[in-house]
Amino acid sequence: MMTTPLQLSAEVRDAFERGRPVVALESTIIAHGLPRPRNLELAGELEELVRSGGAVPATIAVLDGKARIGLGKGELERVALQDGLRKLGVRDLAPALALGTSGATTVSGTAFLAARVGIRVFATGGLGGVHRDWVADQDESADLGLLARTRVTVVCAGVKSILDVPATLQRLETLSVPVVGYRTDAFPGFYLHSSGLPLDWTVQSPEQVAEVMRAQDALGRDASALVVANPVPRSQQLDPALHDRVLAEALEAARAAGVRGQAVTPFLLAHLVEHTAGASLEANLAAVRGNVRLAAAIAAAFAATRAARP
Ligand code: PSU
Ligand code: MN
Repeated sequence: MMTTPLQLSAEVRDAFERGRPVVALESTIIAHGLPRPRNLELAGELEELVRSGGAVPATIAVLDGKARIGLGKGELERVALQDGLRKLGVRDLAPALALGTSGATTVSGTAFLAARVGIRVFATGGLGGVHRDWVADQDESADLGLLARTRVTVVCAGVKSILDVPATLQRLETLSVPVVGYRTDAFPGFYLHSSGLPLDWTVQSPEQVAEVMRAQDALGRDASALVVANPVPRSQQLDPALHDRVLAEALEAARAAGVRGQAVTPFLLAHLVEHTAGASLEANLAAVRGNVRLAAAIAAAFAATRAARP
């Protein structure tokens, strides 16, 4: 029989015992979303950002068939550097545990495991979403469905513009997942401060986000997530004209090369990094850092309201 498949790091266990705020961090962006060795540097840096924000980091991954909530240094190195690490969405978790597999978890896999152990706040870069050729291949990330049934607060910088951004926002509406802009009334464009698409709700502070989370709990409806859309600062965004030009070229190159399915996203992202001379990578890193800082502040504010209202 399988014993408890979830393993908490000592730091995370200690945080739970003391009632300290914890922030979950996704591992797929480390393993598959960023080039080496910047990915390993960033993994450590993100954990430090959470700690300096007054919370405890829990980077989540599956190693040798064990779901790990909080990673040590050597484990972070494996996630960043090990060849052949799988990409695990929520549906992959059971096979991975049963077969002793190692893999990085996507937003859907990470959010599921975080919620399962009672971590409420989760920081990532961009959500998965509806792909541009959805009509042909029905490729919509499992992230969206998982967020419709999981009580977790996800801080992100929107979705990458390689996806169909209006369709992704529409799906979030259909799935009844609330999306609030952090100090913005436009959905962020990941590399860009704004995607140009409007949002219905804006919040101004981590305390306000914590109030929305409290209201979700008080309503007690079916357990949807809360998406906090936090734009990269304009000063650190990719130049919008460069973004639009290189994205169009990347989409054309993918079409010409006949790239399909799971290979499309890595192809487009690599094209963007190369043809913006690394500027897209810098904007990507800035967005993720900003999300992690905000997530720590939200987790701290949420823990404070719990302390104030037993
Ligand atoms: N967006 C990014 N970088 C990423 C991802 C999304 O800018 O690395 C990853 C996240 O882990 C997200 C996943 O959850 O891709 C979605 O993959 P799929 O479309 O296969 O569900
Ligand atoms: Mn997909």
